[in-house]
Amino acid sequence: MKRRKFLQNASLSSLGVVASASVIGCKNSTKNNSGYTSGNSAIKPIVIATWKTPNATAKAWEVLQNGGTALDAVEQGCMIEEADVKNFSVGKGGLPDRDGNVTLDACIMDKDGNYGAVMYVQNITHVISLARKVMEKTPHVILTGKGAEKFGYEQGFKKENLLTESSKKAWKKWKETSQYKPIINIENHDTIGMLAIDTKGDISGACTTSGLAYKMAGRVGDSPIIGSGLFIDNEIGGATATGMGEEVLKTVGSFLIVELMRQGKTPQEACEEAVRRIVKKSGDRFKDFQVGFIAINKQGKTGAYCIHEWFSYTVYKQGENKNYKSSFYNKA
Ligand code: SD4
Repeated sequence: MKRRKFLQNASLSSLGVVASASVIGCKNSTKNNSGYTSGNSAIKPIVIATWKTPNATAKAWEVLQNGGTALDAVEQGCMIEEADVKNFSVGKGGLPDRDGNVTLDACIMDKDGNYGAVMYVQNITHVISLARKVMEKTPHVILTGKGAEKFGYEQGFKKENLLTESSKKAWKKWKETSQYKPIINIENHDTIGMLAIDTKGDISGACTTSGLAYKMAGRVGDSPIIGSGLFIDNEIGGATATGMGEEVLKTVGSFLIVELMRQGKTPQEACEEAVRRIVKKSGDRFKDFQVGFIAINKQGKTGAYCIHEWFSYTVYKQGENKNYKSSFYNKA
C-alpha cells in the first residue's frame, strides 16, 4: 500500500536519496541522507530494520536501553510487525498463498553464530520466537511445516487464524484473475529484517515474513535461509534482505555482504556490490523485481541499497528513530 502511494508520487522526486530522512516520534533532524555514521568510535546500541518499521525499531531500542541483548532486541522488535495485522507481509494478516493459506518463514542469528529457522509455518503468529526456540531448544537449526507447528504448540505457542478478513478479501479479489506477476514495490514488500548491536557491542539479527503474496503452496523464499535473508558474523557485522527472495537466494546475498565487509568494504559498498551481482546475473529481468539490502558493521556504520527506487529502512541510534530512503541502482 505504501509503495503504491510512492509510485504515484514518483515523478515528484527523481533524486533517490536526497532529503528523504524523516524522524519518527523524536526530535526533528534531517541532516544527512543515509544511516551512515562517521569516525572510528563504535555507535552502540543501534538498530536498523527494513522498510518503515518505527514501532519495531522503537521496541528493539527499548530492549537495548534496558540492557537487553541484541538477540532479545531483534526478536521483540520483529514481534511488533508479526502482531500488526496492517502489515500484509509479516505474521498475522500476512497475505496468503494462492490456496488461501497464510504460511510464515522466519530466522534468527546470534552473536555466537547460532541460527534457528522455521519455514512454511501455519497458525502461529510469532514465528520469530519459534525460530529462536528451534535455535535454543533443539539439536537442529531448521524446522518446517507441520513439524515446526507441532513443536510450537509443545513450546506453548497459541494456535491462531492468521488470515484476517482484509487479507481474505484481497485474496478473493486476486482469484478473480489469478494472475501471478509480482510488481515492483506494489507487490507488497514489508518483510522485516532487523539487525542490532547491544551495549556490549554484540550483533544479532532476525528476519520474518509471510513471503510473496499468492505464491505457490509450499514456496519458501530467502528470508529464513541462513546467508540469504540474513547473516551475522559478530566479528564483522550483519546483513538482511527484502524483496524477491528467489533472486536473493541465487546470490546468497546477506552472506556475500558480510564477506565483502570482511574484505574491507563499507556496509554501503557491500550492499551495492550485492545488488549489482543480482542485476548482472538477471540480464534484463531486474526491471521486473525489487531487492533491497541493509547492513551494519561492527563499528555501527550502516548501509542500504536496492534495485528500484522506494525501498526504505529505519535506523534507531543516538536516541533518534528515523526512516531513510535507500539509494538505488536503476536510474532509468
Ligand atoms: C520472500 N523476501 O519471501 C521475501 C519477501 C519480502 O517484503 O521481502 N517481502 O521472498
